[in-house]
Amino acid sequence: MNSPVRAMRAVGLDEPFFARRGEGAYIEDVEGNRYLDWVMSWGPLIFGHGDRATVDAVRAAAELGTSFGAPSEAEVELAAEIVDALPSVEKVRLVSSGTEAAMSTVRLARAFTSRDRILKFAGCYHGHVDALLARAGSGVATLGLPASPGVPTATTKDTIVCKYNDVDAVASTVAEFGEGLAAIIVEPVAGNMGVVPPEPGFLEALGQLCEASGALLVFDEVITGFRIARGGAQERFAVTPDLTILGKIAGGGLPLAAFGGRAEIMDRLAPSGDVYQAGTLSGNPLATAAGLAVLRRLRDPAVYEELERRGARLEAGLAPHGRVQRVGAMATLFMTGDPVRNFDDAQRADTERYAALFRHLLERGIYIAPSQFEAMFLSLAHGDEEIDRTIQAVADFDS
Ligand code: KE4
Repeated sequence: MNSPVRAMRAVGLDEPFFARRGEGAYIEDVEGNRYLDWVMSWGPLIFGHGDRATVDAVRAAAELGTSFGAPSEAEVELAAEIVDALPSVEKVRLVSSGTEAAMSTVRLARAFTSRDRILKFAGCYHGHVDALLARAGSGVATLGLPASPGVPTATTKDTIVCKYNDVDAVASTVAEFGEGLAAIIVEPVAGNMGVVPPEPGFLEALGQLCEASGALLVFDEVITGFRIARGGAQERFAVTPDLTILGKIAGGGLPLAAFGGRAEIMDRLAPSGDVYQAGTLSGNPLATAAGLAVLRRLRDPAVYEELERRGARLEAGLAPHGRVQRVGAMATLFMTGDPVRNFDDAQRADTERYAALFRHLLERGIYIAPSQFEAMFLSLAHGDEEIDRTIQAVADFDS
């Protein structure tokens, strides 16, 4: 079990299924059961499982070798695709996971600002980085406490945890800690407490507070990047961060993530600068081949028009059965009747009822996230038939 959420414990399964293959919108387990998949490896597979163009690109790359540990043209081409998609990103560093990208981004922001404090939001997840595995202390603006054993208090004492969508909390935090604040890091659309969109003005306010305090604004677009628009949340909401973290779709389902931003910041990274960051498999040729096979097709605006159409269909169909929150091709059906604006709201959802819905759907060959606090990841492999079948199965549960 190489990642906890896969154990499916949160939805009451004693044993998760073990995947054997994926095809389009479907995943098959080792016992031959076939499920309509709304998890899609947690977001990377915007063209579905076993996407032919991606598989062919990876196969061709593998024929030439699986790793070089030397610069390759594909890394430069993938960086160029990312720079073309996100104008705020002038330079890119490729790494192997979102966690590694977030960890490196925090180090870079601290070095660039010569400050140590980081502000994050409860319910936002940026990988299992020690400094970001912090939970809010008591009170509005308090220094973080370790959210996991093994995380020293020394590494979270400089992490402040605020409530998502709460501009006043952030403003008071910046007023108190602004001098020492290196960065505000945020999922511009939260996906790790279930889908929680930014309220109007929230992201803009974060930008203004960073501007005023000299902190850097970091958008963690590991989920939203290339999903809710080609240019992610920063395109969709027209708010420009100083640094961006990418992953999932950017690697086409292979182990690749990235971080990037203004050249004056990125130039601080070794070898051009003095901030150390490295990786044996960074820019791996198989992963860059997969990333390029996907990102080049995402230049077509029709892709996002179609994802929006299908997302709207799914949202409309699920709406009578709970609180649906969706941005583009990411959505969550919360078991509550109330709006979910932050992690406290999300935790008031009926997780037992969600677990019962999960099991009801799984028995009918439909696999949704094994946690209320995740998203449904719509892909171009999910057609109207898959959407309508899911809506009907949820309606049957709710009847
Ligand atoms: P990885 O280290 O798992 O590649 O990326 C960490 C990460 C960073 N930022 C955001 C916004 C993320 O959502 C993630 C990872 N997402 C989870 C699911 N929500 C991965 C699933 C898992 O942990 O198994």
